[in-house]
Amino acid sequence: MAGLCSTLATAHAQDIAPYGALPSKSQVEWQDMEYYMFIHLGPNTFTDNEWGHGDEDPKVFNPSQLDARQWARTAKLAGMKAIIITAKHHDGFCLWPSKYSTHTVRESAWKDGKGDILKELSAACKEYGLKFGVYLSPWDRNHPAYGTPEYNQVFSNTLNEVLSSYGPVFEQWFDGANGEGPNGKKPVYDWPLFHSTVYKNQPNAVIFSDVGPGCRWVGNEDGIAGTTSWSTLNVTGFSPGKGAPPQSVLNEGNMNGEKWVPSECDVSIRPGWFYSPSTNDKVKSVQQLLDIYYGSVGRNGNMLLNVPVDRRGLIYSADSTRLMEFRRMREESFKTNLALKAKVTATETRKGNTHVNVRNLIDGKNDTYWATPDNALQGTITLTFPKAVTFNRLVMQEYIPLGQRVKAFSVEVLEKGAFKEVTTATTIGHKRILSFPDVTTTQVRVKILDALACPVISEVQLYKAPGLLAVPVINRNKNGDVSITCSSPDPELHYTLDGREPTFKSPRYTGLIPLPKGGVIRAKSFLEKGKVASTTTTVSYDIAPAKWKVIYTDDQAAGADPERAIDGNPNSFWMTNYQPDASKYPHEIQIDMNESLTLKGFVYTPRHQTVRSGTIYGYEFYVSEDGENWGQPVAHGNFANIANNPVTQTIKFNIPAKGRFIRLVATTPANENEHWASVAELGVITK
Ligand code: FUL
Ligand code: CA
Repeated sequence: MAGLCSTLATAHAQDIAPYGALPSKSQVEWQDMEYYMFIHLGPNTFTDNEWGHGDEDPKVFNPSQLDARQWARTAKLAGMKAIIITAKHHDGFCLWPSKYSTHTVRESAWKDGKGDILKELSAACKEYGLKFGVYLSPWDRNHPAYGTPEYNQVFSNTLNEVLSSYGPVFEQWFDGANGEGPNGKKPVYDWPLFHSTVYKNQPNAVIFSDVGPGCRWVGNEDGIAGTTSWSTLNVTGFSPGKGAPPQSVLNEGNMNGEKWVPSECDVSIRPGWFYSPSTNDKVKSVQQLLDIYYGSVGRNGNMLLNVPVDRRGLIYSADSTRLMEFRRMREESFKTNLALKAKVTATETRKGNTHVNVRNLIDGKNDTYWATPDNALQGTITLTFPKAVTFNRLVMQEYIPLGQRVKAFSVEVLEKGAFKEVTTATTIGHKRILSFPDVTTTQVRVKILDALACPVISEVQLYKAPGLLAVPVINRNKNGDVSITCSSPDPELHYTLDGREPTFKSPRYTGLIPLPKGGVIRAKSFLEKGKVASTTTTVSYDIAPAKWKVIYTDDQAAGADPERAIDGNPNSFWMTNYQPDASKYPHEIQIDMNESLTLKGFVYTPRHQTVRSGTIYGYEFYVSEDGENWGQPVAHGNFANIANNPVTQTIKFNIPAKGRFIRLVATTPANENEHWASVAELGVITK
């Protein structure tokens, strides 16, 4: 009896105790999905808005060629695992005929009110073997009950309707936005009620919000997780929206955080979330998508890529072409795992546990692993090759069902008889991908330098990803001279000014191109006499601010010269003084254009390149002939989603306005605590 007890006790001692907060089974499966599609579709698709007001005529919604199977087919061919759709965005419009709303597809022109997009999409996902998810915004600018105590129940009923009608839902996406409704009031959301409604219908659904509980917002809409990326987060005292932890914390997570809430990196393939014909040539390049992939999936996050459906109800050709190019590039990058050719050894291998084996590190499975003994928070994995190999990517995975552990690791290669450090990193989690210039070696060492508990590693992989010809970067200076540059060595740059796709036969860029009156410039990089070509970069310019001068700003900050708002350079900016005092708002800038022009709108680029600060939310825009009598604003409103997605904002006037002077008044800040305003560039629309 004593013998048996001690055998059991020993076996037990060899088991690896889980560490810290752990993922549920659904969360482990969710993390394996890595890459899936977001679709934004609604009245905004037809009105060119990012945030609808809720008072749009539902008849504007008419995607007359809508084909959910085309979306699903595209997602499948793109290598994605699921589709999440905006069943209800902030304007309240429902993509299914909800009985709790009068602002739905039923009231729209589409299919004479007989259609149901959730029904079509859930069926298409099933057909193509994709999972199906729904975005429902609690913020509802249409529902009459919004802002009253009854609304929480209405929202719960709405959720219940969706989650009980369209089969399995793998993810419930909750936006944290909590704005005002038709009655000018903001309600307090009953999150416990919403969550219980989800779990009652879909016990395995992963719930997304700023703070989970299933997965968390990564803190930006660029799709990029922190270089340190914990799946654990402290959630006590926090709530979605205004009550969320700071964006930097969402970006990195908390080491030893209370709950397992991994990051989901959402980003749009275009500048905005909804389709607009004006962004057809602004679809992200393969390089941008790859950077996002390495910044999300490569940093322990899932990549949720938005592909907005167009006004026909289809994914537009430029977007689907890019998705396929991106898939090809990923496949080529991760085609041959060179680690498979290596003999793998390790120091500190845990003994007496049949699950632990150093060979598991290269078996291509992330549910088999190698581990160290309990007291060893370090260990070295060595890959020895019979012949030298060349690589530039390292993939590492932890066995996350036992928790996230690794805090620091480094990669070294044998070079001329000595080991040389190639790179170092902090966390791993589900997956970490490190990129570095090509190295050629016969021996690689991955050193786990520190961990919260004994490291449990499931994969080490090495790849040689092909180089990618960089896309041209187009800039225009204040005088209106356009330059084209490219970060790849020695490409030939060719461009067109007639809107056509550049070819190797198009004019070659040799020096500045004067474009003071504006126009469309499209450029492409080429190598090997045109055999290798990059993606096309397209930029549309209006008139250049060559003769413009700033005549007035309030509360000018030292060192942020107002002329920088009109120097053609989006990296330089004008800003007012840092003011802790909210009463310092509004702020303004006035400009003399030196000629009277008929304006159709204006363009505001916020300061966003490295630091976001002083972003304007509410605005008024004035046009005047004398710079003294400004009259009523020709446009006023809010730059909808600018706080989260600080891209260039294009505002069209209802009726054109003529004048020589323009004036932008910032009426409210995008960030409640920033009582100052900044402008990286201000432009006008004359065309
Ligand atoms: C944000 C929303 O306000 C945007 O409109 C968009 O839906 C994005 C994915 O989430 O919070
Ligand atoms: Ca500037």
